[in-house]
Amino acid sequence: MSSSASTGTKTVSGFDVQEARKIFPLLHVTAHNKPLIYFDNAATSQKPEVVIDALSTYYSEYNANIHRGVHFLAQTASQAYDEARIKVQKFIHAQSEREIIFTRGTTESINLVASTWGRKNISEGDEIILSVMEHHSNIVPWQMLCEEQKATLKIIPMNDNGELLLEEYKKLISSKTKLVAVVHVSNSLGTINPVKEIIRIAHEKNIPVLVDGAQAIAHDTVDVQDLDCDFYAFSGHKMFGPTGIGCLYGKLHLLESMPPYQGGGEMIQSVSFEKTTYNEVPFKFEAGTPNIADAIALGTAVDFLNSIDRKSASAYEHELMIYASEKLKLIDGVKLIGTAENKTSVVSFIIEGVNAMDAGMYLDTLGIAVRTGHHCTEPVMKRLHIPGTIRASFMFYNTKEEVDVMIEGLNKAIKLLKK
Ligand code: 7TS
Repeated sequence: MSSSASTGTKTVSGFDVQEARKIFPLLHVTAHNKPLIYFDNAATSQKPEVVIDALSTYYSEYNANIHRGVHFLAQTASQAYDEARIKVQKFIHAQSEREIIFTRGTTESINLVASTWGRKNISEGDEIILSVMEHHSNIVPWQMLCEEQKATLKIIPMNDNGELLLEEYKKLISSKTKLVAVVHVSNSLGTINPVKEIIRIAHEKNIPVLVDGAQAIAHDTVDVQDLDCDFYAFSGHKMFGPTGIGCLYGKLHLLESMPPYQGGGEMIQSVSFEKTTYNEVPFKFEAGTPNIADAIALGTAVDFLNSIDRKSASAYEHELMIYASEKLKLIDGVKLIGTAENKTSVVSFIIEGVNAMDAGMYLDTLGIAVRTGHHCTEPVMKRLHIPGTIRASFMFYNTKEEVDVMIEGLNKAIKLLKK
């Protein structure tokens, strides 16, 4: 898709965006009778045909419950589910497929660690370090745990550009620190955090690190062994897979040491009224009938990602972000929020005298989908003294022409709405 076609539609980074667009059916619909411009990719990505087909094929050709039937369908479904786990393992370079737990997504992955590892290892007086730019899903589970265990949260601050202050982080680490949980890529600012360095610093004191990879996974190669993270959480729907499926990576020895998350079928080895013994990892953490279809389709999304030239896709997304940022800067009254040196394809901004939601609603009438508000990162907004932003988040299937339409729309919105 990226390097073979000679359609003359390649971008500066050598990525063939027109070829990429063909395989995403939803990019060809209209919204309010205008061609859809989808700039809400940080919320969820659109799905390529192969992923949509994988769901339909599962239900129409081999739907069955897994790991319990001897019959043909059950075996076919079990094999596909198990293969999906291996695909994910290879994709994030985990050592063993047993280190991959299927969850509902990033939120459930983090909650799983908080409720199991957290309850076992965090006690009164302990401290957990988070950063100021965490998504609520990497704040609230830890806050709930701290309330229950009488522990405390410590927060890594950031500068005005949206970059974490590593010197301040080092000062927060003490003998009371039991965990660091930090976001790989910020969803509201686009900052790519130096997680490898953050992990290295924590490991000097033997402190485990959980990384929220929700925004990183679709845009860059993730190598959990190279990062040396202890846990890595992500969602399928942000990486071209279905909703309702995601993963928790955990180092095997940590997963093995953790109590189960939920009780039920599949997670047990034997049950009697006197005593239950648990299944081995990862099944210990996957109670009940899992989300078979979506796990299989997530495996297909991984195949899809492996089939594209990710380097040039990522370079092109960066190009789009820079292009949009430069154009936005030329608009009177626009202020970019999140100007880190190391950024992914998110542009967040505010417009002086224009309510973000009003601007978003105006863009919607033009068929342009952006997100407005605090993006589930209220502490970031508080730190920057703003109620929220307008956010355009790009994927490699977006174009500069679409950015131009948004810029034109914003100019009109300002004329209409500016107070
Ligand atoms: N962490 C980050 C960094 C996120 O961006 C999100 C979702 C989550 C966790 C939660 O993921 P979930 O799949 O479990 O819901 N972020 C967004 C967003 O930016 N707009 O909508 C959802």
